[in-house]
Amino acid sequence: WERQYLDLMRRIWEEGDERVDRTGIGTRSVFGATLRFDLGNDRVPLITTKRVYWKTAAREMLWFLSGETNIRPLVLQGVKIWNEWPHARYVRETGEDLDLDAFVERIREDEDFAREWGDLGPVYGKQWVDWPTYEPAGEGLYRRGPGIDQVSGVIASLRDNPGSRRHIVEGWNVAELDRMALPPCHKTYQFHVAGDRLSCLLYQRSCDVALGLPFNLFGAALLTRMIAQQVGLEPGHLVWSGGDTHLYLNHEHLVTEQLSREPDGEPRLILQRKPPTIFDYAIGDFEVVDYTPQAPIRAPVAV
Ligand code: THF
Repeated sequence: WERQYLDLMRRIWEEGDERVDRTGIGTRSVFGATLRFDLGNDRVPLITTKRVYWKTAAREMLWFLSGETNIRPLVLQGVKIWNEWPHARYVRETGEDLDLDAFVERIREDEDFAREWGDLGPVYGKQWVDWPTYEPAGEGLYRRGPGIDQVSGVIASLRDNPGSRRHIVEGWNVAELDRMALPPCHKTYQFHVAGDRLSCLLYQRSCDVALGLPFNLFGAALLTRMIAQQVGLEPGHLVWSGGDTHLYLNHEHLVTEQLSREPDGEPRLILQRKPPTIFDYAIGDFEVVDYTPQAPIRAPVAV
């Protein structure tokens, strides 16, 4: 399957529309792309043509499920992938030129600082498990209602009404987009039951194919596996659908190197135990076997 990923990379690099994006770095981009993987027999869409730090992607997924939107729990686990956005906000709003490493060190050491500057706003975790609601309070006023836990909702609907076409976890809360450090990229997860197999379709509005997509694919596969385990279904397919699907122009060395490599091996993902609920998984519950990736390829992330 990895050829699908490499073919997409090649197609974007050779035929993509070159445009200046929000970050100012510039991309080549195609609009609309689909990848499909069979998650059966514990297979997992983990790229072998470069080393992907799947534990980082797994910790990120657990962080989403925890409802957290502050980077501090990630920082304390050594996960760096969300650091750039709070740092950029800090520099923008205070005018101080604290460098990224020093900023992250303060997030680690100073809980009050982290509370003020480490939050990304109501991003994935918040919307997934605590989507805000409002209730009329008379005289045209509204008060906060109880938050909606979409993840538990989907688990309940998969159990009670597997044939439903509404098993959806949505991150795109239109009313709160302007308070998010970054509006959700992997915005919609739809689940589907056919026979005893659970499939997932992820719709991603914007996709950094070189850096983000390997993480997003592994994360979606992991989420599907956890949900399947919780509801007693076998893993089906992961269908990935991208909107603006792009390569950053400063990732040329990565593209050239990665397209010169051949995929090798079929990694598998093992869930070591069945925790009582979807919220009780820990990093030690996941094991990847048969993964012998080629060397990492470093590339800068566009902020
Ligand atoms: N913004 C951009 N420009 N690209 C993205 O992939 C992206 N995300 C998240 C939010 N905004 C984004 C952040 N996710 C890496 C991986 C995922 C990220 C951000 C950065 C990254 O740098 N990966 C490196 C190093 C990994 C590591 O240090 O552990 C890699 O080689 O894979 C997409 O969700």
